[in-house]
Amino acid sequence: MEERVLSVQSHVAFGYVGGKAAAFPLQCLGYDVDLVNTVNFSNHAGYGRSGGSKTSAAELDSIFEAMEYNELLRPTRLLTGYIPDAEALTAVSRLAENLRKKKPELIYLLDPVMGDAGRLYVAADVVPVYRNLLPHSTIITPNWFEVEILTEISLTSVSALRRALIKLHKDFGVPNVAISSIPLTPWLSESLPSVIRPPADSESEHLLCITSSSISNDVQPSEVHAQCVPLLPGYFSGVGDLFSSLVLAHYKPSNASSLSSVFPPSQMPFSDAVSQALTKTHAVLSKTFEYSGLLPEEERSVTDDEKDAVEPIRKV
Ligand code: PXL
Repeated sequence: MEERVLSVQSHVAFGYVGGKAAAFPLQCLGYDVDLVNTVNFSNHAGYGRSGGSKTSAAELDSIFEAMEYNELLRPTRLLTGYIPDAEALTAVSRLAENLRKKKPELIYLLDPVMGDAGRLYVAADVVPVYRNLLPHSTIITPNWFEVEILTEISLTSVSALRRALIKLHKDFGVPNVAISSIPLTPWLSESLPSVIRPPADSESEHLLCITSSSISNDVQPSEVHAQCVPLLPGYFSGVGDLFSSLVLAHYKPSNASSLSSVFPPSQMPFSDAVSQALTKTHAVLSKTFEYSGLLPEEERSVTDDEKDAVEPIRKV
């Protein structure tokens, strides 16, 4: 079956964030990719100043309508990312609902890109629009801060994290949640089974990635997996965009491939997809980190070259 991704996120001239971080990996993994740009910027917002413009809701509607009219709107998967304006996000929500209605089996990965580390980098009025859009998703990939914003739960304990995940599954109807790049605070580290914790003698810091898939069982509302990844020092942009595209690419819910007799279907397709995406994201970052070592001293912001292997994802 032809697999076609409609990717709706940013375009930048310089660098690899948004669609430029997502399209190439998806194409390498065999997907046709249709790109709709939510902004046309010089560079990502982290530079403090960027030139260019945002795509208006009317322009997005016009692109989607013309694609539909010409019978070009036929994705098997939808990927949405950086959409900094509430009206534009409302236009994308209409598209997602429309596609879902026509094709209920559409796989929709919604990355609710809103901010990081306590700072919003989109208009605050996108938050309620995202909450309304969540029930149409198959997978969401928020960071820690975005989980707090969406659920209005402050993540300061394991029980708060559990409540937030249950709220995403039960109140917002999200089947699969992946939260990557979680700082490994002592309370979080202590709650992990020892097999998941980074080795006590490891010199590098680690980040935690958690997946949660809802299961129809009132005793245990979701199945949770966790995996630690060594933190590479330095500042990397577009990592979340790359990770989300890889999660979507590797997610094979039915494994209905002609090779299924050789490779039996996965019992945990979501955590497997996230595990593969994490390993590949880490490999790309390691290469980027290595390359940064070739740059002149003043352009480097990294301090050590420790690189550990990525441990596999485990059930917790
Ligand atoms: O990685 C998210 C992202 C994507 N695109 C643009 C951004 C950002 C985050 O700042 O500025 C243009």
